[in-house]
Amino acid sequence: MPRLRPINEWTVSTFDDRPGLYILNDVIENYAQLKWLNRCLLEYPEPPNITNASVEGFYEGENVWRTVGNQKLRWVTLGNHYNWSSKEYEKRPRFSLPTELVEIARIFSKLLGLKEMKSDAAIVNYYPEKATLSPHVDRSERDHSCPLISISFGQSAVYLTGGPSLDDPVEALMLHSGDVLVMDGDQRLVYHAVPKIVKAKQFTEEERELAGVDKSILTYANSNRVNITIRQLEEKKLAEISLESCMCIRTHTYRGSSTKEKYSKRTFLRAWILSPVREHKTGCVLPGARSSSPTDPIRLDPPTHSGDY
Ligand SMILES: O=C(O)CCC(=O)C(=O)O
Repeated sequence: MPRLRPINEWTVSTFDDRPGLYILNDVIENYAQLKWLNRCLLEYPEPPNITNASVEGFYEGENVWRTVGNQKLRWVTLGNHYNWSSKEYEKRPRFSLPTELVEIARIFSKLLGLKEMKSDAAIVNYYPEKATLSPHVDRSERDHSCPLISISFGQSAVYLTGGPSLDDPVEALMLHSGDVLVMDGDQRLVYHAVPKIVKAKQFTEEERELAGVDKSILTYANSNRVNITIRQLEEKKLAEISLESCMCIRTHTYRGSSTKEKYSKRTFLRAWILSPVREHKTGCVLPGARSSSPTDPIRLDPPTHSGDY
């Protein structure tokens, strides 16, 4: 059974004033979203993958999510580990990125006619109801010509997108479960943030059964959000890199923001309260080669996907 919705049901939102920003709306079947959440909770956080629990030293064992709980599991890095203190990726991957992530990023980048991705890193962010993500730019990837592919599961989020400076105008969008946000071109290097999780979706017992996942995954999905952001660090052949020579650098210190930066970030996070969240469900139906701006057609090739996603 396919896990991506049929291509003729997809819509893509583009933004005239933000060329390079795309949202593929709700393109993953509901039951498949539960399967992704199952991976995010029960597979990806498992050692030797690195989580905030292992870096902060409060849990290094197995069965991570069930042991540390929803509130304490905040992120997992996959493929090349991202060091949040130095703000750099490890030069060499500990393990290759799970193939389903490589494949799904390749499909989405190809479909939008962007540089076809060969991803090598991903960060999974876990958002309990009150969690937020502060404004930042993903600039540590060395090759900025590749898009960032960001997939949302579970509950919705207000997503803020700004410009290259914290002082640029900020716009608020809604991201829902099954949405895929793609940042490319100038939009690849803008400040963005998540100020609020919004309860918006109720997955059903029927969908859980179809997904074949435990009840705890359904309960999690109905009150938490998870986002996976898939990245390509640089143009390289991962097979050429020896995994044995790769050592993980663990650290417990986090580089703080300067006072001025903290002030700007607070202002950024509040900006959306003053302006309405922009509706973006007016995208084109694929593969109709029409975008929300009729003068700016997007050409899409039908996807060729058969993998496990
Ligand atoms: O949760 C999101 O939608 C955004 C995640 C993000 O910005 C990141 O991982 O860099």
